[in-house]
Amino acid sequence: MRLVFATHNAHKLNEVRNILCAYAEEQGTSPIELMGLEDLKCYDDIPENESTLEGNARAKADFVFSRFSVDCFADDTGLEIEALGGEPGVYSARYAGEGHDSFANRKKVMDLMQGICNRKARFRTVVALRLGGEEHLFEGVVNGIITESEHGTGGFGYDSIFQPDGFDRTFAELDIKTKNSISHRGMAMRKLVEFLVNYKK
Ligand code: ITT
Repeated sequence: MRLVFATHNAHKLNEVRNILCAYAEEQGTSPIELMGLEDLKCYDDIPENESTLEGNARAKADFVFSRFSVDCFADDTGLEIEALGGEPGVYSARYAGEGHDSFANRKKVMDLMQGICNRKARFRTVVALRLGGEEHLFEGVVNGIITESEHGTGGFGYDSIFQPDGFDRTFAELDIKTKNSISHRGMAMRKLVEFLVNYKK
């Protein structure tokens, strides 16, 4: 099966390819063939103006489906910090202003969290799948804490300041396989694949 992942984020694409390969290996099947937006020659900046992760994930998938008429899915992800009332949440990509600057976004979080004892946070991903005329949503959540300082050089985005529960290292210090096995995106994507496997069986 072929599916388009409606993202411009190369890190996400790489993670999802890894998740799909690991799943197929586990099941002894062949992985879903994943295409990125570049494969479609789609370079548009897809609008993300909704007020929820669900809304943005649906908007991105709808944009690609209506433009290219292909089965596709999109992911919208937010880091939700308890002491900041759930921020940055749906604004995670542009928390420090427009422009997807992860360094500035992390700095803003670290500044706001200075001296705050409650470090609880979670990553939440919503995946919207457009399959023919149908739309389906899948969610994945991982709980953890915001560290006192940055650790690790792997991963992307907020990975170097997020330590998942049960680990003493940040996502940026874990190898990609370990991150994917416990992450918000890994959980949502496994739900999507299981749905596809059982789809109209
Ligand atoms: P697309 O919309 O093109 O998919 P994006 O980077 O804009 O790519 P999101 O809006 O979903 O993706 O991401 C929101 C922000 O959260 C963005 O700044 C990412 O760097 C960050 N982010 C997303 N997933 C993450 C993860 O697994 N680990 C750390 N940070 C992540």
